[in-house]
Amino acid sequence: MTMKTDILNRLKYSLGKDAENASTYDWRIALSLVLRDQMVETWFRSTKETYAASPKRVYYLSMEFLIGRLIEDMISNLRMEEKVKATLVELGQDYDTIVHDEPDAALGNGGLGRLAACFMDSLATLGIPAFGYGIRYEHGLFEQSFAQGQQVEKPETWLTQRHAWEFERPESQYRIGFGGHVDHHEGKAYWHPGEVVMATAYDTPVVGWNGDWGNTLRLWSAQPAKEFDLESFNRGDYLAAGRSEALARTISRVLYPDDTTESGKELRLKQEYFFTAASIMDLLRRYLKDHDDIRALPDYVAIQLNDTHPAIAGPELVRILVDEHDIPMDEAIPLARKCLAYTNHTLLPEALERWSEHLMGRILPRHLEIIRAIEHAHQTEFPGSPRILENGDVRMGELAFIMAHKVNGVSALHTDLVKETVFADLHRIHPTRIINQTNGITPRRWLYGCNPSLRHLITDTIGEGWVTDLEQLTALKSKRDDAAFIEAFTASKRENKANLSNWTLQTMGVSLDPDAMFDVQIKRIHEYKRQLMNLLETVALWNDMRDNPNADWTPRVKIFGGKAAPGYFVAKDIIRLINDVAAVINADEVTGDKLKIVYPPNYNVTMAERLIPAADLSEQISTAGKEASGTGNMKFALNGALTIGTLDGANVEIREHVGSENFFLFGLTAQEVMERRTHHGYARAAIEASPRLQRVLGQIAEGRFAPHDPSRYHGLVGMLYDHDYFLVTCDFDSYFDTQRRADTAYRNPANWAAMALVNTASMGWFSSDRTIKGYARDIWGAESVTKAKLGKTA
Ligand code: Z57
Repeated sequence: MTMKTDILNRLKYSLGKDAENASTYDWRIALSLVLRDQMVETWFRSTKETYAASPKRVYYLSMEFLIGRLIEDMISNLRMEEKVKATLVELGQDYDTIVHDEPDAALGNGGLGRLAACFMDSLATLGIPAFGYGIRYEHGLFEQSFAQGQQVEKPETWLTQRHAWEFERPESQYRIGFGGHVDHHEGKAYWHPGEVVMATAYDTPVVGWNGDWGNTLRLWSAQPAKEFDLESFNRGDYLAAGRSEALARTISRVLYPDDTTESGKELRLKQEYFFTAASIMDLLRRYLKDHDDIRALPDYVAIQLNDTHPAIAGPELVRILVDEHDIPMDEAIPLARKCLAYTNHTLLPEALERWSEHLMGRILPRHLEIIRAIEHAHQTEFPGSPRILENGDVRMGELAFIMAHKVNGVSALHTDLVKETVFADLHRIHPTRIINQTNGITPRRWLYGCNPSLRHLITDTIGEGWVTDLEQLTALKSKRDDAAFIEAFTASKRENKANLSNWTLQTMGVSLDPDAMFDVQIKRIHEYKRQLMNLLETVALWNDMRDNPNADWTPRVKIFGGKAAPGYFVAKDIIRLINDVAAVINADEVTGDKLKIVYPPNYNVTMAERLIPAADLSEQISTAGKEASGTGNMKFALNGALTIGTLDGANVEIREHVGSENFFLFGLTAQEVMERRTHHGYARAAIEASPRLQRVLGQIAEGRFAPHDPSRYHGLVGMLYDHDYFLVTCDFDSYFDTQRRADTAYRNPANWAAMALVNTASMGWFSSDRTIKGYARDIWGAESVTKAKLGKTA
């Protein structure tokens, strides 16, 4: 059968539509179902091969999987782009319209969730048998709009449309208990939960490059446990009867919208236990189908905890081993540890999870007992070591560390700081436990998929091997002196910039000058990421341009994108200020096209796929020591943007790879930041030493950008004078000067393009394929079941 008839059949039999009456949505779902059929073939084959090989399986537990749209992944990984395009032409449908009809699956906040999605792509491409486990949120990350410049949040509703990729698995259901009490009889514990909800699995196939391998993303959805309610009802416990249903309705309802800040809410703890417990039960059931010795579990199961959010996996696994398999506690703890590993993603104290013992005891009484047993065992072995239980709290970082056989940081600098700061004492006791695995990004989505013009140029030049072996991009380095190639590379960037300009024109009514430098900062809005410093520099540049309007300025477009957590008021003030400043500067006839600010609302994965290929300059300007790694930094450099950045996170390693002459470095180092904070009044001193900064802060404080509400930003400016914890003021001059160096460099287009090309050509190491090989080798002891692709590349 041809793809055309397949699609028409799907339209007819799965959607009940004929071609004449089909909407874009109908066409998209029909096409998706046809693609899904293709994937199922790969998927079944992989499952069979996995059972035959009986290998170690990897389980990646994550509260977030920020997968975005899937249709293009499926089309490109199945190598069906030409075929799909040709078929849609035959059917009179527009490819781009159909592809863009799919809503983003925004089941994550930012870097941590997107990393999990890149890892799933690499695991499948490498042929490592793996499951991603998470929550099937009914509502992903909120949608952002601006009203008079202020962020407005509204619920996201991706599931009101059919999610074409998933399979419901009503047969994979688990009872998840909460609350109640624990009985002890003859040395055994019996947990009697007070509430029960059912976890139902929904599977999305994850197919790797070329359709060679398929893994599963298994997301859990909560359902009421009917018979539990009935039982409570018959006992006369009418309240318990309703409670289970109410809990089930809320537990997988919505993603918490905080990135690197902890909300500490009871429902959040329940979400964490809900998906972790379901995942542990599921992987144990799979293991026990083929094995009868539970003690061999670590030979077949590697569980990776993406941050501490699933750290309750330790106590849960111990609970099952002890209470259900009668393994003694002192044996169960090390056995569980051999299966578990933990990734730390932040040093920010506000992100470190702690739950009050009281809450933990109320929601998970048996787990609190087990946490005490883990604490006791660790204190017995290492007296005086850091405690899990401290000041009436359960510290999830310490719990995850103590229950993991490996703990990893996500960039070289971050891992050093993990050893020196948060886990310094535990590191002394367990000196080989902490290791580094620098983050990576999947080249399938972040070059092949999002940047077709560059993809074609590269493939025409060096062949297609780079898609699964990104280090092959080094072959492009020799092209830096090839004028014809540089011209083609420049043309590709220009095409992407023109496309972006068309998009901003259509969606926001503003077109952008493709000759201007596109300077992009897209990420969550957070003080440590210092969008405010970028904005202050923009105002300072505007002042200089107006003071000297006839000078030969390098035209700039400053592009911002990102959401603030709804309760993070400083971040929301920064959003409002960006929009207020944009309104004034964009209306200024003196600067005109020489300086524009655009802030498209509702930044998400799809928007990143548009903006990154069109960027000339990538803003990676966090206070040194605060950004654990960053992954956007890698996406930009891979797509030929130069970075202006601090020595923070993976910027350090990116700079080493691309060469210091191809990277705009500025600012204090992590050590200098710590040192500077000890100086009394460091911010005020920095402001007083910088006339340029003083002038900008004066303008903002006196209402230049909010004339009808002149005191609007008093708080924000006052904060910079009095606290400035993130040292915006101290790095401002160095940042401004480095921006002017970028201006100068941009005025030599051939040289700029050569530097950009060296960036692209040097980013091979940042493929998430390399990262996953590192985890497989150093943490999981897992191997590829396909043509053992793990050997190559370090
Ligand atoms: C999150 O997106 C990250 C860390 C966290 O602790 C939480 Br919660 C959410 C980010 C870091 O901020 C980035 O620097 C890092 O690149 C990313 O996780 C992936 O490791």
